[in-house]
Amino acid sequence: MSVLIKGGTVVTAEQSFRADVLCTDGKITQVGPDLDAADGIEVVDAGGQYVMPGGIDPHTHMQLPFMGTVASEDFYTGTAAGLAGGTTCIIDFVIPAPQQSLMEAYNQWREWSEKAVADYAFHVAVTWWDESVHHDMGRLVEEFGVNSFKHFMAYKGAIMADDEILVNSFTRAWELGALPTVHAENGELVWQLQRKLLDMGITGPEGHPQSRPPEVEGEAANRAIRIAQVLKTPVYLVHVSAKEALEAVIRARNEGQRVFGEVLAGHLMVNDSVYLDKSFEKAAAHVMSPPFRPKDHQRELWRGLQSGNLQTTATDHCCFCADQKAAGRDDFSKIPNGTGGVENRMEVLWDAGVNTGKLTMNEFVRVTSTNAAQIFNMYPRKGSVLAGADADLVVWDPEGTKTISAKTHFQNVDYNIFEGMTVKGKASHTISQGNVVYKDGELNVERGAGRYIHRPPFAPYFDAIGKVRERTKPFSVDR
Ligand code: DUC
Ligand code: ZN
Ligand code: ZN
Repeated sequence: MSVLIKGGTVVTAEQSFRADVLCTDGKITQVGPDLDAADGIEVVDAGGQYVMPGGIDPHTHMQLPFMGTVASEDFYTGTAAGLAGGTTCIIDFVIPAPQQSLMEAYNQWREWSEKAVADYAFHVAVTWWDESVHHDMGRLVEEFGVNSFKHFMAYKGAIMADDEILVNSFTRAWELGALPTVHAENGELVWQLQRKLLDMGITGPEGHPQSRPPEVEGEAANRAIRIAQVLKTPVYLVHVSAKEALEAVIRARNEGQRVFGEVLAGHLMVNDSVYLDKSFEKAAAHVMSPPFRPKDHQRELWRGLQSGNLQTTATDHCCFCADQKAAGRDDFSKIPNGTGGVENRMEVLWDAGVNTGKLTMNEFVRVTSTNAAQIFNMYPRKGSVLAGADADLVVWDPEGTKTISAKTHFQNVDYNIFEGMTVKGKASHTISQGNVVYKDGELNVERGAGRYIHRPPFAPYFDAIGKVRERTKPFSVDR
């Protein structure tokens, strides 16, 4: 089975050049000028368009059981919606309940994800600690292709990781060559501020950002980074939303610490005025954590992305419909936290980033695909346009326009945080495993076609004090 993408300009993280791309049996087999279309081969006309690595969203929560309900978008609908926007791979999260074995949770998520239509991988959250967690982290890295562990510093009384868990888990991750990641918000402060606001009679969605001010994120970001510094481990901060957290990332990077930062398309595009909407439904639809921030934070986040201090873009795609959000009608702390965006991340970032000159096309590829592939060790299988890599590609029409709306999106949720935004530049074709799965507004996907991607642990790296750390096992790329 072959597809030839003809007449386009290939855009990678490094360069842009005119070339055709031949995909055979799920892999890119040739990249070069004037490739011949053999008889019967499917040809995609990419004239006037860009051919880029498919997007990687390193932060999604499909069908997550959370806050008494389950996210409305599952692995089938969610990966399909991603393909419609040019995203060909997601990294989702296995989140064990406290005291639940990591292996049991991992197996549960693997079962749920069998219906995915595009490739995916998993970070695994460490939500509690004992010897079995230590042991299971080893199995997950060595036998099951997990190389990153997540820590929620918020959600007290549920999945919050306190300092003891952070220290134990970061230490173990370092031993294994895996990357610790953190949701940085001080859970104790959030908890106490929620109680205080509710006591004051502030029960509506406007209480949500008030209970999670930027300093709450800044404190946790600094704490996680300093803990990582002491333990000499790299660390990755998911959804950096506040300038206080970004400052912590920049300071540490300037001191030579290996710290990575992710920013959400939503946090770049949407500000906190959404919580003042008179309609409970509209305000609640935007309740996610960390919350949307005042505009001055957005400006700093763009600068963080432009300067390379933030390396990846994601969505934290975690959808709840209006009937689910209604659980918090009388108490904002009970509104299920989460918003969507996996379908729109690439187009809103192109429009607001490339069309405005904030990002070059090559930087766009870096922050939407290649950096995530490299940081989470899927490169060059993912995130590249190279012979031998997976044929996960997007053909991007820079002249194509679209007005984003929940009425027309593929996402299985009744709201879109980018509602009404008109973007210029969008996917015309998406190729997943060498198949044209999205073309001119139509999806053609196969339930279960998505594969679980093994991510090996990291190669020898320089630790925080500049000493080369030798790994005991040879490093291999799973291609
Ligand atoms: N934040 C959300 O908004 N939803 C899911 C989990 C999270 O950290
Ligand atoms: Zn989070
Ligand atoms: Zn998340």
